Amino acid sequence: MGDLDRAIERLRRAGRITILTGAGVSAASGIPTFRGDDGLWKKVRAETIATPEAFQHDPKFVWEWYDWRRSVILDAKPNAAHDVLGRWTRERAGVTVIAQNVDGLHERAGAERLIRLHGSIWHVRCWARCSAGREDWLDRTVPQPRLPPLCPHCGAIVRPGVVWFGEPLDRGVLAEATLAAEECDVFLTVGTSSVVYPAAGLVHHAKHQGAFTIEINPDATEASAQVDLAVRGKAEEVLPALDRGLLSRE
Ligand code: BV8
Ligand code: ZN
Repeated sequence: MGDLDRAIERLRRAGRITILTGAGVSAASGIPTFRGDDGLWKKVRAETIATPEAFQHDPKFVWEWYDWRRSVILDAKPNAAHDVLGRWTRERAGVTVIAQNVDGLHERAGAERLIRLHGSIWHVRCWARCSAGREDWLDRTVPQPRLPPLCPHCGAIVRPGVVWFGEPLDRGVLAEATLAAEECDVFLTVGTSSVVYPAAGLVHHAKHQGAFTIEINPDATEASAQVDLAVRGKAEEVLPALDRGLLSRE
């Protein structure tokens, strides 16, 4: 039985399915990945610019990166991978998507039961954490009229509502994601190089709890040796193929 058929069989029989997605799921929407050859922006790496220290040092430069990414994402549309996952969360009980990406494409594809691990590039909050601006709010202005944008409540600068390297994830969000990894029958990790923690640890939680683990990625990753089944392929092709296989077996 081929890899795809094995994956379909496991998914068909699964009660609960948890899917961790990374930048590879948005690649077909024209959004550069972080560590691919098209991922570099002005030759900077996410680990050096997506940090509170970089923002403290040069908020304008960091905002130039986010303003550029927001402009790329604004023109992007959800692709077949987002559409399949969105429909699975709507039409099938027990399906949870854990998103590492901050681009909001899962939401635009109608995903329900979605856990946003690293926040949202479409939200901002006050860098000075003033009482009125300490919680994230939606700001879809592209391009920003000035960089860095200013807090409307206190005049301090505003930061993107994402989790940077060196910043802890929201405890509640991480607990929810860990539970979804530990309580599922099948764990799918799609389009992620599995190098960023704690997200990359979720597949190990799932495996440790007895879930059948499947990776969908054109390349090998840090997780490939751990998973039960590594399906070599693109998310926007493999997920629709799995979906067709599930529909034909109903
Ligand atoms: C924390 C939001 C603790 C920002 C992001 C040393 C060792 C181990 C860990 C660490 C270490 N030093 C530091 C750490 C911790 C650090 C970390 O893991 N660093 C890594 C780099 C080693 N983690 C953290 O700092 C986290 N916080 O640990 O806090 C703490 C506790 C208490 C108090 C204080 C601190 C926070 C991590 C969150 C960082 N924020 N994003 C933003 O986006 O602007 S992470 C960023 O990377 C994105 O979210 C992205 O999603 C994520 C992971 O990248 P991928 O999604 O995997 O993307 P990548 O380009 O790497 O890979 C793409 C994949 O797609 C490839 O495999 C490719 O083959 C594949 N692909 C391509 N095309 C397709 C495809 N797949 C399918 N279909 C296709 N068509
Ligand atoms: Zn403020």
